[in-house]
Amino acid sequence: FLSHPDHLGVVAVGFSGGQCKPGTEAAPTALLSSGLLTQLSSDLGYTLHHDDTVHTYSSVLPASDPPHRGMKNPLSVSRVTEALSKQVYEHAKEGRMVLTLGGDHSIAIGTVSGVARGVKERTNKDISVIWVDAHADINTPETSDSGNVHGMPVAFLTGLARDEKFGWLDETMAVGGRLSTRKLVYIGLRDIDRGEKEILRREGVRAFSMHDIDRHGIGKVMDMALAHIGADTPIHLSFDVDALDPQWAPSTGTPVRGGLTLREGDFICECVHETGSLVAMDLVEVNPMLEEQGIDATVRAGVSLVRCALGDTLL
Ligand code: 6HN
Ligand code: MN
Ligand code: MN
Ligand code: MN
Repeated sequence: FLSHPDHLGVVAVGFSGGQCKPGTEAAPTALLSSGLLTQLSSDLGYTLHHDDTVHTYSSVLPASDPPHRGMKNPLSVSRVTEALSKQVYEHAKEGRMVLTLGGDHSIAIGTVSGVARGVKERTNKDISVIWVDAHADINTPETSDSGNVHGMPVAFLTGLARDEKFGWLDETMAVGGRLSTRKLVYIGLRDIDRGEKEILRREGVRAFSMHDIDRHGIGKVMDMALAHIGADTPIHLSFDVDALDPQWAPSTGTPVRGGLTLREGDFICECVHETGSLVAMDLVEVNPMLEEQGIDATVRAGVSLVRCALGDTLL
């Protein structure tokens, strides 16, 4: 699906307004200074398209941003994801792989819509999304207890939630930027809000929880997940680092015990790479400010996940 599979567009998003803990805005810098991009170009052979900027979108951030329908920072999230959607779209429509380094998971409103639109325009195909996360992030403003928009991106992307403050998203969806609930697969779920469970059941969303991974093993789960998506479908991998167990990824805002091992996370990424259908990856919710002094396990785990998704092989 990529006209230049060896070309990688990189977008670094220093944004944390989709939730309340400061620190996720510092993740791109931490990931970049660990040498991630050098590894992608010299070890994996990618030609990089990166503006050497960690975007904070300060020029579009509103002076005041009161809650709306219970959502916190609604206008900031809308403006940042609108700008991000355009950046990602520019890479996707050139036929490049797109890597977005977050930032909290609200930024997926921008990345998925931008990739979906760019891929649709170039190949006339609808993308699938593999959402690897402890959480389903499919709350509507009304079902959310926290008001944090990082718990809502899937609801907005699928059109289950709409809001006038996100008018740009309606326009982007109208030109190919919408995600169908049938083209969505979850892996790693273990902390779902009551309202989210109702939505997942009602919409019949394909979801593999930690229970499914325990029962079948990660190998079988990946076979089933990829079978649901089907061959010949471009895949966007949205990887929330909190899918990993806190033992491997402690520095994240909403950790939940009983998660994936680092090897299971890497394996998911390797399997997605093997399909040859990957068109974009997000790595989100790394929070270096929650690190214990001098221990960057979560950043290192994130680097490993990205390397595996982009084609690093064990042998
Ligand atoms: N994430 N379901 C909770 C909420 O606040 O809506 C947690 C969301 C976590 C979001 O980790 O990207
Ligand atoms: Mn090329
Ligand atoms: Mn999560
Ligand atoms: Mn998430």
